[in-house]
Amino acid sequence: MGMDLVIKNGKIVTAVDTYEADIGIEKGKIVGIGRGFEGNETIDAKGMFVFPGGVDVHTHLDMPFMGASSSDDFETGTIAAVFGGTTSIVDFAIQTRGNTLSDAIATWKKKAEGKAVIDYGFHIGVTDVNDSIIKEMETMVGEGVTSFKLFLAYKGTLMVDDGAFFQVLEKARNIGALVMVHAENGYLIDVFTKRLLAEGKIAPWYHAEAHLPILETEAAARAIALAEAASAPLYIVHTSCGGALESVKRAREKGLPVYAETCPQYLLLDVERYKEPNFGGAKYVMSPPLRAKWNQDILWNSLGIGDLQVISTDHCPFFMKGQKDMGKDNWAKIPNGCPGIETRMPLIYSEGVRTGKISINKFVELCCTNPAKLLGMYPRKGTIAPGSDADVVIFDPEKEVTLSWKNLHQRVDYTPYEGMTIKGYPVKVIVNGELKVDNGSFVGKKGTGKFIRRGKFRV
Ligand code: DUC
Ligand code: ZN
Ligand code: ZN
Repeated sequence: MGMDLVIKNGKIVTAVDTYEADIGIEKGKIVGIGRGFEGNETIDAKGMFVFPGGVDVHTHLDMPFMGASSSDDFETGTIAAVFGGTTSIVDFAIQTRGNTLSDAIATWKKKAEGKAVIDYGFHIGVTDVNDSIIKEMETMVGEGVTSFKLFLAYKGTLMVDDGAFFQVLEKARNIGALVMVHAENGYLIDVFTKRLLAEGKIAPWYHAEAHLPILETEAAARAIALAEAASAPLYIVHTSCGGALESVKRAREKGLPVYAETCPQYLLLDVERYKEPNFGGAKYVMSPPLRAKWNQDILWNSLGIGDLQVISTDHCPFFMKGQKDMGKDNWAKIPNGCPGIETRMPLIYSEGVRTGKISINKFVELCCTNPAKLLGMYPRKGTIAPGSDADVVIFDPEKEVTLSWKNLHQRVDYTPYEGMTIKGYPVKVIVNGELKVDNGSFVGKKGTGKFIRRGKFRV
């Protein structure tokens, strides 16, 4: 009796090793790594890299936000993900004010069930903190929702104050949960926004002027101080600037359990994009905004030396036509976010590994292994090992692709990387032992993704 599937002759890459071997898969799991396996089906991966499936721990699918709803749902968003080599996500279930955390999870499970084609977990975006919500965090951890995100920005909607933030941190410490933070000072963004608009400054460029780097730097430093006061671990999402990173570095030097992620857009695009004519700058209106180019070197360097541990996407797409254009006469009404769930792995391979900025093992660590560890999914996800889920990417290092929204699968009418030619792309993607993407075609069944009951974070 052969195994269900054998991947032969590929070069397996993990966070620590690169070596040639075959992978045996049975019942959706990796059961062996070696030579001489017989398979009912065989894939020849000669000349290819074999990566663990990508893990994107920062997505916003089907999320109501700023008067719109992010344009990818769990079907289109996860199909786009798998084309780009991402085989698990952790999406943000947002608590609405006056409702419970389990309401948020129930709502998001309904969005995902029967639609997702890859496995998914949820964080909760906590927006309304009181004693019973703090207590409920414990229940959520028991149900496999082990991380909670707080927003220090978006005054009047998502933002919480420092007292609420601190209470969540203390509780998280007691129950082994991880607190994530959107670090920008929402009070000052509000002041700057009103001032700029009163001066008639309505173009997308002013989004960046209202969301100055110092506001992220301050909020990151404050979040770290509050986490230290609560003796709690902290994970800073979408770090975009050198100032915020300085606090992360200092905290880590002190031995504090502070972790941080960045996203491809902050590594590859800069603030000049807001000057694109004909409202083109709206494509990049996200929070935090794109920064001056010099920040990119600091971000890449921090990835290399371990001060940044994760690359996620903050995938939050809105159509230019019909959604972003709500802010045609007022940048503050442009729904914040950009697409990226499909392009993360190939972009980072091409622009990070091929350029020599990071090693191929570091690439796997940042895009697969560390996110799985920090968000409690390791070693089921994020590596290639006996016993792990058979989420595997067969990646052709020679394949050149010119990115265009027309050829991507994200449900949105642009990509921030339009016209960019990159080298290296997934050619086959296997999810839980089943081939889902084969040479540019989706060959899987829809709705096969399952909820991931996550464990406690580890490093
Ligand atoms: N930033 C975005 O750009 N979009 C969604 C939420 C966020 O924090
Ligand atoms: Zn955020
Ligand atoms: Zn986000």
